[in-house]
Amino acid sequence: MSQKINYQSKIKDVLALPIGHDVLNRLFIQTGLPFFLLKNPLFLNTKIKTLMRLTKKQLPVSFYRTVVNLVNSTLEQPLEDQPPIVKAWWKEAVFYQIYPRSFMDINHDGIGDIQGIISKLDVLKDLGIDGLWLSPIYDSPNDDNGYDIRNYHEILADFGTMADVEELLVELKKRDMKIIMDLVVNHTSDEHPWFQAALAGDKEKQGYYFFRKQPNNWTSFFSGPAWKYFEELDLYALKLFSDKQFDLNWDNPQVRQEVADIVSFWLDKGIDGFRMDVINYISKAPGLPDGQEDIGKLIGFTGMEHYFYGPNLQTYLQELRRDVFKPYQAFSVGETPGIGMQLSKLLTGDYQQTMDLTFSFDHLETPGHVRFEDYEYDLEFYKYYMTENQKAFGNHYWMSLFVDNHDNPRFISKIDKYHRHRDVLAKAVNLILLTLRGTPFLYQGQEIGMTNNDFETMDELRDVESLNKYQELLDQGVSKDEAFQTVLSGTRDHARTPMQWNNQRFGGFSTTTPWLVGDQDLQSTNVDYQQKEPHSIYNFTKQLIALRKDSALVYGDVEFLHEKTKGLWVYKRTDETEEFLIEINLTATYQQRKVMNEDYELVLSNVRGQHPQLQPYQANLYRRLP
Ligand code: ISL
Ligand code: CA
Repeated sequence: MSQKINYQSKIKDVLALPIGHDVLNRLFIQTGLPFFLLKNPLFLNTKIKTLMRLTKKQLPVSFYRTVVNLVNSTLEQPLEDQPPIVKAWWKEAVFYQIYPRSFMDINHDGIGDIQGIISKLDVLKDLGIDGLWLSPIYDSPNDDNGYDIRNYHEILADFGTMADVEELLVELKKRDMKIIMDLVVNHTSDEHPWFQAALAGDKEKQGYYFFRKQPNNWTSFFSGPAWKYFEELDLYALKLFSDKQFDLNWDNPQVRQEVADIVSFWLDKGIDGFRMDVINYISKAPGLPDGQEDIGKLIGFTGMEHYFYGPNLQTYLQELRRDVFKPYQAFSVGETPGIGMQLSKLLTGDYQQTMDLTFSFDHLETPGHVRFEDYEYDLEFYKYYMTENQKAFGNHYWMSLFVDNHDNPRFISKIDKYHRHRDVLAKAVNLILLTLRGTPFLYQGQEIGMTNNDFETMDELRDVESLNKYQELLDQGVSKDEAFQTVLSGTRDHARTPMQWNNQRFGGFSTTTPWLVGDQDLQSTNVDYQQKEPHSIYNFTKQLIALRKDSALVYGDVEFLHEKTKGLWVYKRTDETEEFLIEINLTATYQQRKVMNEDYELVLSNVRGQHPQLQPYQANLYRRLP
């Protein structure tokens, strides 16, 4: 049994517990402290009490008290690994995330729609996609582009009708494709009838949310305090996101029942599962205690320690899985910001019956950097992170593999800001995602190498997070230009510009000015062109997806070679019948080869011709000769 942590405990004792492991890693990621310390015996044997003494000037006792309490809150350990792997369709699938607003606009009102999605299913099928994840399409006032839901049973008029959705499901079935929808149930829109009733004085509905006489010190992910005051009630309500997204109180069994009903409604319609929005935030510490301020400063949001892995998280999710997901054999991937490797294992172990996969985000920034910062992402860190995780996720566990989504600037632009290596780099990244062990999730545009957008003024941006951030910076006295530059580094709108289908105006997305206008290369960065061009990113990705199917790249073991060699990533994927070898140059400069090619045939490369050295971002996939 695990030992409880106290001030006499050593760093290694903290690291041995799942929350301890993830919190420590988070701390290192946030501060940029070198990760080798976590393998250094001297550091590992240091007592907490010693650290407290050494950091007395910087950190108060309350910081350590909070961390120790947090670590002690879960002493459970993920199960040791054991064969065999339980096979599942979602482990073999390649998913594709659609951001409906920006995918395809059929009726030319500047907004993507469901008929637009249907019109492009053949393209996705051609690429080899097995499953779609749709960002929210429910009725919503659109304060946060649909992540603020007004009615879970209706479709947003901009996107179409329920009949369109039913048609989409039929068309997907015809093509043997699956679909998961976004389940946004940590919060609802303030325009949801529950919240409206609560505001009108309905006590029962007030119990669906968190209304308090006094706010606590928690802050919102979209700037400012996490509370909004309502004069009519003389009460504050909790909103971790925008001013129009109010957190549901999952401790109320009625709320859990409502969620179960929503899930059933959609599974009855015939969808295959859900991506669950910020699902790890649903269980908040009883009484909503104040957050520790230094932790708040460190991670940028105050209060998170009280809800990122709350006391009833596992119970509520297990209940939902048992009662609703299980009977339909539905799949679930939780969006879980702040959850690291060990807590991911606790949430996704196949014996655990909580959820199938998590989306963790620790790999999206180089340690010591944040999204709203102009810096060059270091692929060496991605290698470190993935190597650790791939080794830790054994047969009971499965990883999601992704780099792009609707909440982040484009990954390739973070690495190569001026897009000097766009083509090779986009291919290298897609090769990594499609050859590691786990379920790949590609985000729309990634198959053609879409990049960050050259927004020129604040007026061109639409995202509530960006607009709030800009205002917050101005309020802090930052100049307009500087504030814009900061927002530009991190804005989610980079990934939300319309999908580029051809080289026509607006990339063939619409004939009308889109809701968010993109300004990217249209000559070669479009689907039409790349489908015809044999060496395009699209066709490279298509080949990879085809290669991956039924091969050792799905369930095969993963083994890392030359781990210590900087700038190079080499790994093998092996099963009883075949072996693949993958070699990637992680830098924009030439690298010495490590792999001797005699025993292998080259199957796919993002660089043409033979070269004595690995070219910038060269990525090769080999197969062992019989
Ligand atoms: O937690 C964060 C930072 O540590 C944020 O990344 C935040 O949790 C994350 O962006 C959550 O995203 C999801 O929920 C939001 C919505 O705006 C996003 O689009 C969605 O993906 C609120 O529903
Ligand atoms: Ca439209």
